[in-house]
Amino acid sequence: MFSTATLAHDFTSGSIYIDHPMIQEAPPNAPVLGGYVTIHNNGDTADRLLAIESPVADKVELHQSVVTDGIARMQPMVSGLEVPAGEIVWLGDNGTHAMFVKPDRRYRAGDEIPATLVFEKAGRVDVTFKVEERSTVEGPGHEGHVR
Ligand SMILES: [Cu+2]
Repeated sequence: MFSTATLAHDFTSGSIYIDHPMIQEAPPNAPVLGGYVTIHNNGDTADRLLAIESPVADKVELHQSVVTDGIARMQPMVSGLEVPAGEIVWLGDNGTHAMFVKPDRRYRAGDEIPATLVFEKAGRVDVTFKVEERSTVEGPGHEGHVR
């Protein structure tokens, strides 16, 4: 019986619990894909998501969209994403997202994209981002990316 295992879509490393990494489906030839993930820190010390790596993208950047003077711009999250002790953080809040740059092909809803989350304390955690239709994503959009 594999059914329950395939339904679950979460990952654990030490006190870090990673829930439902997902990527928005993008139009054909889109130069970037936006990725989102929920991170629980069940420990009693803060951790920090420093980077994301993926073999199917040129690189993955952690970005935050900031609106200044009515214009949305993205800036790199130079110190990563803090995950305080005992808290749940969504990479997706406040315009934050992972940007997968130059994916090796078009990914459609239902596809899976392998990646590694790199934490300051929990270390490297291999995960799978599930590609989902754009309409399923709540919260801030990813507009301003597609050149
Ligand atoms: Cu971005």
